[in-house]
Amino acid sequence: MRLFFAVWPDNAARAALAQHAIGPWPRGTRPIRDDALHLTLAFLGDVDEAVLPALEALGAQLGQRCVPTRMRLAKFGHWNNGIIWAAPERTPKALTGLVAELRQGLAELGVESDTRRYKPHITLARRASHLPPLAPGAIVYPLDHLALVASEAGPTGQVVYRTLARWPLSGRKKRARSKPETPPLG
Ligand code: 2AM
Repeated sequence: MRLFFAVWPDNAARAALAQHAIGPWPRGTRPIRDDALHLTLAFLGDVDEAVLPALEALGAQLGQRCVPTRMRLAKFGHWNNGIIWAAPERTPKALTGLVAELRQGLAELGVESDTRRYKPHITLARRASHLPPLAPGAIVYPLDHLALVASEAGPTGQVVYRTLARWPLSGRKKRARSKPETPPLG
């Protein structure tokens, strides 16, 4: 199975992302279908089905431990591999933490994933020669879950993403400990 961990945008962000290009896409561009827009946390590639229960246990554990945050997509660009992407101006600390814990958990399971610096992005289109005119403004949505997703071939050969499991991020932010009160003198 070809697997990855991801976060799905909520419906409002999905609609905003899908409508973000206000000019026509360059010829030959393949826009990503609205229901496939996602933020990858870790790409695992082909994984033996026997590892699935361990991956699900890892997802559940991270869901309990990691804290939700807010994603603010304010950067849009084009890479020379033809990808048009949306990215946060600053990567939220909670997202960096989640990806680090995920990578560590995967390494402990002996599952290979990317070791390069994490570059959070949502792919909006592929095979684009350049960036079309885009609407101004940021797209904001909650990063409040993680999902284990299978990438499969659909009936007409197109790639289909199937969510195998999804866990809410329910960890609590650590509060700065307040100083103990000074005992009264005397
Ligand atoms: P991309 O959109 O930048 O191509 C499913 O394929 C998801 O995993 C996509 O979001 C894709 O990112 C990401 N991914 C990361 N590394 C990949 C790889 N080596 N092959 C395919 N997808 C990869």
